Amino acid sequence: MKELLVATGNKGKMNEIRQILADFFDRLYCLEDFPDLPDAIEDGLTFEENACKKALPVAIATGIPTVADDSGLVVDALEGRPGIFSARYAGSGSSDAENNQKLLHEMTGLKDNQRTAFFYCAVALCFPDGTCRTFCGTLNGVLLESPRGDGGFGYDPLFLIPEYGKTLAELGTEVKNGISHRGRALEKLRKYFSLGNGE
Ligand code: ITT
Repeated sequence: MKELLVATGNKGKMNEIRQILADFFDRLYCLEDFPDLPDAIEDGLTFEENACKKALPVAIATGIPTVADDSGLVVDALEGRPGIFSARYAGSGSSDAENNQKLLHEMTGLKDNQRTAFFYCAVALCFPDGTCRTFCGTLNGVLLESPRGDGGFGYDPLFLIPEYGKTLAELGTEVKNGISHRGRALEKLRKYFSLGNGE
C-alpha cells in the first residue's frame, strides 16, 4: 500500500497537493492525523533545506514517507525578497492580506517591466530511514498593482500569468496546478515514484 504524509500547516497548499497526489497514493495523511508532532524549525538558508527540515523529523517520528513543501515569491526588483521569508514577510504570524499589502508598498512606483517575479517550490520527500530527496519547480509572472480574483492563497491575487491574462487567483486550482511551481515539483515526485523508487 502506497502511503504518504503531507507535512504542511497551510490549507491552501494542502488542497493543491491533495488534488495533485490523491490519485497516486492509496492513503494521504495530513498533520492533523498526528496532533502531537512538534512544530518544524524553519531556519535553513534555502527552500530545499527548509523543506527537508519540515519533512524529515515527521517521517522519522511517524514511520511514514513524508513530503513537505517550502515555497515563496522571488521578486527581481526586490533583490529576491521575500524569498524564503514569504510566509512572514509582514512579520511573524502575518496574514496573506498583510503580506500582499507590504509587497505592494515595497513595489510602489515600479513600472510594468520592473514588476517581474517567480514562484519557487522545493518539495522534500523524506523516509523513516533518514534519507531525503528534493524536487523543485518555478513559475514566472508579473506582479499587479492591486489584487484580482479570490481563488488560491498567499500572493495569488497579485500574480499575473501574462499568457492567460489572469492572476493565479482567477485561474482556478486545476489550471493553477497544471502550470504552477508546486505542480511542476510534484510532477517530478510522481515520476520518481512511477519509476519504482521509494517503495
Ligand atoms: P508550511 O510551512 O506549514 O507548509 P507556510 O505557509 O508557512 O506553510 P512556507 O514557509 O513554504 O509555507 O511559505 C510559503 C509562502 O509563500 C506562503 O505562505 C505564501 O505566502 C507564498 N506562496 C507559496 N506558494 C504560493 C502559491 O502557490 N501562491 C501564492 N503564494 C504562495
